[in-house]
Amino acid sequence: MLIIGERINSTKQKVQEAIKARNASFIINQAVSQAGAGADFIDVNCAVTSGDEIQDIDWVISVIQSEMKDVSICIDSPNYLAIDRALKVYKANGKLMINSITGEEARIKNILPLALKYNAKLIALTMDENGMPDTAQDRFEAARKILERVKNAGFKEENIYFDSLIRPISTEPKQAGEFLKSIPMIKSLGKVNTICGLSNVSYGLPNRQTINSAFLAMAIQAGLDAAILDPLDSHVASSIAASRALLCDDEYCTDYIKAFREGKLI
Ligand code: THG
Repeated sequence: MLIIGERINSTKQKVQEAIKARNASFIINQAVSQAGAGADFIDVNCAVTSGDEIQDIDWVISVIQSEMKDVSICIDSPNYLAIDRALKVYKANGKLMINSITGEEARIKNILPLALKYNAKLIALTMDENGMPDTAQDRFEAARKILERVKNAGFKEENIYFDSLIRPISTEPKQAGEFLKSIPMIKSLGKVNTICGLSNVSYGLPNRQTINSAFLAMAIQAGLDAAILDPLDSHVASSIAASRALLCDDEYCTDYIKAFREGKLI
């Protein structure tokens, strides 16, 4: 399981303030602590800062890589100009992921060439001009079309991560089921990967961590390859550790026992 740490996101008040104030130690601390908790990539989202997204993302990435020489970054923006700047400023010795394209032609046209040029992995949301998908079949159809389009441009299928867009079960009770059903369908398309932003599923409910961690275990069983989540959340960390042990991805439960001894499990 690839873990993308979600904490550097400008929808969070404290992150927004830190970016505005150019508070480097806050940002570095968020990046270092997520990597320490097992994040493979650090998601960076500056899309809702009140300033200039391009300058903000330039600053955030510069600050992170000044401290972490091997950091891998997931560039989270719908704006190809901000993505372009982020790719240019990235100099660390890690990997890059772009978050995200959709099936919308304008977005593919602007962002796909950047992913090819910089050899970045690419998250593709399974939606297009027709909007959000309802059923597993809608998600599969959107993924199939996107895959055909990006493969024709020379993009390697093993570098794509399809995000089936989980929606809150509080208002749309069938959505978790449709999401889970879509995972093996999408993976049948080839060597493609699947990913999800975990926390949307529990929006509007109490005890969100309970729902998030149960859903994550189910999604891992369904074949989920990567997740955007808070690696410092002990509920989520416990769910990942238990799922890996149960699915023989942690032989003799060595990592699970180690996490317990370090007090990381709930
Ligand atoms: N798919 C893809 N990218 C994504 C998402 C997705 N990027 C953004 C988002 N969804 C995932 N990232 C976050 C980051 C932070 C929070 C949630 C998702 C978060 N939310 C607080 C909460 O839920 O309580 C509210 C904000 C706050 O703390 O002020 O922390 O699905 N491809």
